[in-house]
Amino acid sequence: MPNAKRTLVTAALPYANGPIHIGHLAGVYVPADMYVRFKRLRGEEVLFICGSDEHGVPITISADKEKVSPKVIVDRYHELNKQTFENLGISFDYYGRTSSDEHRIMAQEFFLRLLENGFIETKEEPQLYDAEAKMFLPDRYVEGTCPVCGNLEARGDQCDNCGTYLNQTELINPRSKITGNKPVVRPTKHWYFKLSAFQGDLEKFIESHAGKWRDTVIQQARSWLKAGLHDRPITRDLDWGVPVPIEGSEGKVLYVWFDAPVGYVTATKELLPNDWKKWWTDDENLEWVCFLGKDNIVFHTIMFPAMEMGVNKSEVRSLKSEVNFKLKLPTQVPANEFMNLEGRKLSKSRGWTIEPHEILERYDSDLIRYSIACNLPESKDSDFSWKDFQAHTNNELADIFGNFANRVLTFVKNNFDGKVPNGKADSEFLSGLGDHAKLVAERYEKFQIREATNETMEFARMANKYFNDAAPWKLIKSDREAAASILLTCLETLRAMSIYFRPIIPIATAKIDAMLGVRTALSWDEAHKAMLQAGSELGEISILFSKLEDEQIAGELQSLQKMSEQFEKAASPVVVNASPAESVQITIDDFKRIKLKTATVLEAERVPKSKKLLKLQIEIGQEKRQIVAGIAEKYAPEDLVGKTIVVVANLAPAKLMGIESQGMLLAVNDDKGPVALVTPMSDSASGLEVR
Ligand code: B3M
Ligand code: ZN
Repeated sequence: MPNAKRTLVTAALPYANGPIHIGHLAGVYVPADMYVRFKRLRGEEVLFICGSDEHGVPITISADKEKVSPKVIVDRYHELNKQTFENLGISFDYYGRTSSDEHRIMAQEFFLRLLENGFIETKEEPQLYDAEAKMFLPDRYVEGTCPVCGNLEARGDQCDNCGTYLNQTELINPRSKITGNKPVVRPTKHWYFKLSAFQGDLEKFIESHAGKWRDTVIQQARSWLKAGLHDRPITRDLDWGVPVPIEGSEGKVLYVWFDAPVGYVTATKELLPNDWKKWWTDDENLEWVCFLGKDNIVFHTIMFPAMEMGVNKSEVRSLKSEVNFKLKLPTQVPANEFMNLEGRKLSKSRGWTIEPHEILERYDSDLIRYSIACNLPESKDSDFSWKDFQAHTNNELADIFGNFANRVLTFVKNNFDGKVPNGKADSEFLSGLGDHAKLVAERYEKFQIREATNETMEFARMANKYFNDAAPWKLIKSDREAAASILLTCLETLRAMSIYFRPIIPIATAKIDAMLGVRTALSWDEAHKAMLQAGSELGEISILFSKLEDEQIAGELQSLQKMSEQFEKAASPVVVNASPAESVQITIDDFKRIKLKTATVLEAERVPKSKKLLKLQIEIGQEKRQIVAGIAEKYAPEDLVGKTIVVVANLAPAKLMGIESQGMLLAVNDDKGPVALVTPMSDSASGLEVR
């Protein structure tokens, strides 16, 4: 039996070193999910894979900053990000993690196959070494000036500004992220991947996709090839990562970009232990679509394909090997540019960012998805602004889509007893919807997801026009039968729209189905065909989208501004401590700037939807204040009322889960969080200074 067409869709694995931000959503996850949902609606076989990238220096740097082990960091953010994706309706079939045992084995397998095939060799080469921290400085542990574009903050492995994939010794004026010192150059042994051996094969591979892949992707790949490929070290002096699976490699792990893309394979195997090879075997019926941001292009068009080619060169395959088949190379790489925020570059370290897990507390996921989908940075950088978010919600979702749904459903409720009217649906209008759906489908197939979104709103415009032109509120007085047919057509249109909008706003469209009493979902291509049963009862009508008030939007802008001011103030040269003992010294004057005071807890309550946060009303002397503290896992609200605690009284206010906190309490913390509150040993009044 011939194999049916199937599509493997992967979305770049986010580092589990922090919460994802809206730039990630726009670059990768929203378009990937829309594409997958669209394909599924067409009845195609799709597998949607993602997971946490849990290795590499981004993780160990975060761990160093917090003085905890990398495991603490990845456990925390793997869970958080997985949950955020779920709350956003990103419909992964599997969300893996690269710290799993299965993944260690798979990544080592790739290494061993490449070694066996002669594509890995050892070399002793000079690397940057921090003599004070007593360690080599892999990747992001070193920063300096980019030799290509002059960016002062290029990292040891890559320049974010121009995208150049760097070798750390090429950096001009390198400095250690650990001590701030200028590193020295020292030789160390590493394993190198012979990337240069694939120059010719990669040129053919890239050229075979010219005209089919986005220009930006082809151009980037070509420019690396033109510069000539060099062999690359694929091991690092670190103790966090996949150990190099051969003797004499103690203290070395695989470079994160060696193991991360293998994570797609591992995740597939973890989900489908018996069936995973059908998603990775080179086969013309299989497509592999990789969604990613532009800074990941080289790894998916050059590095990983070269690794796959190297594995595929196996003549005699060891029977033990799991990868005993020819691997599929990427067939599409719809890489996106970046999304800015309010006209400025998104920056976590400058506090200029929006984290979806935070705004999901206040806004439905559909609103976030839609607004981002309208603004996808497909051909150039785009911008997210709160005003735009409000406009997309109010003027499009609420006024066009929601309004049509509400008018039609209310009309049927009031005039046809809440039942599907008995009439003849307007087949001409419905087939017009079908024609438009073909156009939208083409956009999806060409990865013009932003255009697909705009064209999808057109269905709602067509529908409103139909309703307005037919004016059933007039017609019903003279010709009830004709009015019934109009309303039937409108209900069928709404039902079809529920399919067409499903890739963008899955929650609202599921609500429509419930209101229409529709149980069997039709496919994209059949959606325009009439199917409602006359006389069948409609469900309860509810508002699909509520409008966003100006004040709320102004509040969002203000808190963004405030957050960035706080970050700017707090920003001191980034120095990460290598070990807790070597902390930075401060003067007595530095310490005096922090006002610590005793305070009495007047009231305490849990913050809804948060496991960790309590909201406290406290009194510092005569002054009442509200603070939010992450101690709910340790203390019940009733334990705290009446207690004397110690707070930082001159901390700039901040918002936690949308609630203002005017200070911070002191607690003793271990790896997992607070273990005890700091309190005076004997009774003391509130408002006293702690020194
Ligand atoms: N974690 C880079 C990033 O988050 C990286 C992607 C891996 S995809 C295999 O930008
Ligand atoms: Zn650069």
